[in-house]
Amino acid sequence: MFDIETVRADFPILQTTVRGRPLVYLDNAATTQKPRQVLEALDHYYRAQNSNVHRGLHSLSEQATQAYEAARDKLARWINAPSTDTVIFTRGTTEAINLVAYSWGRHNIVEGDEILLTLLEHHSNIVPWQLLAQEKGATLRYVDVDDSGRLRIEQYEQLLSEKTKLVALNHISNALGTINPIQQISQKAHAVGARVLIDGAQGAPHLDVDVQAIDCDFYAFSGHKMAGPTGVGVLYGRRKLLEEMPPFLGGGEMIREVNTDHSTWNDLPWKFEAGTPNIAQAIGLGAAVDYLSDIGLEAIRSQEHELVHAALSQLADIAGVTLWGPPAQERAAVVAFSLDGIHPHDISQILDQEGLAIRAGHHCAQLLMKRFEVSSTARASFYFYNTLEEVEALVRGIRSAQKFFSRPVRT
Ligand code: C6P
Repeated sequence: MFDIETVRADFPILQTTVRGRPLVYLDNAATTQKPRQVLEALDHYYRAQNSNVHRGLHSLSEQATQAYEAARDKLARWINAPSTDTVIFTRGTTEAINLVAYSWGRHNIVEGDEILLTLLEHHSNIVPWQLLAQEKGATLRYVDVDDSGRLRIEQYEQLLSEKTKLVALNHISNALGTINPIQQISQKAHAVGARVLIDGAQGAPHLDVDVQAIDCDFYAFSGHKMAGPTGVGVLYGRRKLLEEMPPFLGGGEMIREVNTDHSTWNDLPWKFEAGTPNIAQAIGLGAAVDYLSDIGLEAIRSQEHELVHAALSQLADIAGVTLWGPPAQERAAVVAFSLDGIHPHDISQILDQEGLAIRAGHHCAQLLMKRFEVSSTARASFYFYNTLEEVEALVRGIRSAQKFFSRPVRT
């Protein structure tokens, strides 16, 4: 295990106060905080290396290119990609999924095909497929969840058929924390000839991801949810598919030769990286991977598990609390809940008075909210730098929200 105080000292924002109280940051599924090692990598790039990549033959450009490509190598190792050129830098998960929908989808999906999604999906993994299905005359089908938010695998198996061309689902639900059996799902999808896209926005920051063992065709994730900067993410793709796919965006860098009436494309991965990329952010994400690797995924998972376990058991003891999602051992670092008679937005505002940051709303998962017949929930989400004292602060905050709303209203 790591020393929690040493780790917390690496995150400048964790030393700050909000409304005069020490910040208790429990909104890590939305975005995580950044350690000084990442901030320093960004600063160093802009102060000492700032230059465009792959273009200049001068020393600075060579240095920037080398740092940018070194970051790609680190990301490839993070997910055990079979080769570095199957790792494409995007702006984040959303752009990565859209890349697949536009490039692979428009060339592989035809009328009558089916795309299989789940009710656990974030809107980023629904809307691009709706746009594609509307354009092509394809059908979207959804796998339901049980009352604990676990995918109904028997229903998944029933929905799979030779019409299924793509199965797209998240590794971990951002709204409930459910960890999905993606290896099993991938294997069953391939048995009917379907491709598999995993939305790894909540997977890559918390679990040991091995895209070869999962045997998925695409895996998408965002840097800012794993201690890296905003504006950068990754799409991993199976090489054969990426080679067959046409470019997503056109412009500089992604071409080999431009003629008046047509162009030819650069090699992978640059075929999918049109224009000047987010160089500093990619380098910063590389620094985040170094940082997380030093801590170790096993230690990260074990700390998060302890926090989730403590939060679930302490919240379960409070009358009027509804907990959403599966048991602690089947979920990642997310705890979603509701309080009788108090709107999640009010919970969030009351907690904010105490310096606690949680998220309230539909979490960009409206299909799941409809499934559970709620318009929104409150959500605390953890990362390895959170502490048991912060879980206790959350519990105290919830009790004071209940007290506040149970007071008689004076007119
Ligand atoms: N979820 C949350 O608070 P971007 O915005 O592209 O980095 O990630 C989109 C995304 C896609 N899939 C999942 C499972 C996600 O959790 C997210 C982002 C944030 O839950 C913001 S809505």
